[in-house]
Amino acid sequence: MEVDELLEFYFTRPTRPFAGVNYNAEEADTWIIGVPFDATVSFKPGTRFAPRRIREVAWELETYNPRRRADVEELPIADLGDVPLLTEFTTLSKLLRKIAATASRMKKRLITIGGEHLITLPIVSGLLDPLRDSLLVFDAHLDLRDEYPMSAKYSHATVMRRIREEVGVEIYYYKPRAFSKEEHAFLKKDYGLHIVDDISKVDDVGKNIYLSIDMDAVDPAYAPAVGNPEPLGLLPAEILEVVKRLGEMGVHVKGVDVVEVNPMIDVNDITSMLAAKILLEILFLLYL
Ligand SMILES: [Mn+2]
Repeated sequence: MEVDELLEFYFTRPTRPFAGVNYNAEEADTWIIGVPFDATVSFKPGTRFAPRRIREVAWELETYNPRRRADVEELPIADLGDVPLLTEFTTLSKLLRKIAATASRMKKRLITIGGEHLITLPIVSGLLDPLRDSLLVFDAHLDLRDEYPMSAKYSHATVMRRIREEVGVEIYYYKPRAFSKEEHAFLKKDYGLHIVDDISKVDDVGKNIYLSIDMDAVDPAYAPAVGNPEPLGLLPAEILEVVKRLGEMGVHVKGVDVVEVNPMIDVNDITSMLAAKILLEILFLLYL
């Protein structure tokens, strides 16, 4: 599938692209997409509004980076816009896999603004090679349940279990802190699952990675508007320190997603603003 077809049929172009990024899809080496999907959310829905809100607040952030002596609009990044609002995961899944496979074939890095965490499954399925690539996850939770809620195989709480089963890529969790008994037992018996409990151990994750950031990894004091807030979380800067270290080790980042922000329950846009800032800083780190 060519990129014109992608843009014409599947994307709603944003009125204002993320943080003013300015390249077109062909010339850019990094694509940003928004996925307004929250159909499996078990508690408070609203993450479907995050791509729109995160773009809006990103316009209020400064976008010049003195270390790189460049503004974000000078980096070869294109914002393709949002995929359509779908409430049916099977259809969304096919579409996201197709977009990710196109990005992979065209050697584009894929940055996704979610949406709930389930969207990571079709994206990594289309983007990653399970024999070469690995997945680094920032999340308070493991998302390894077999079903949640009852009888639901595909939800934000089962996404990493399905990724292990259907994609097979190895998963590294950075400092998770909320476990169910079932998930912990599964973690112990699946050798493709790893816990990174110290920044120095980030060196083990491999040379080609995908970064999935569930904003509930961050302490609720900094990111209150998430579906399942869990106290005693990360400081926001810790995520950037990890990304910086990956860069220093020459790790290639094939894609990034930031998921689970719910603007409907946010406080003065704190969570949306932090998600926008983290994305912006990651973009600069990828080009340093
Ligand atoms: Mn999650």
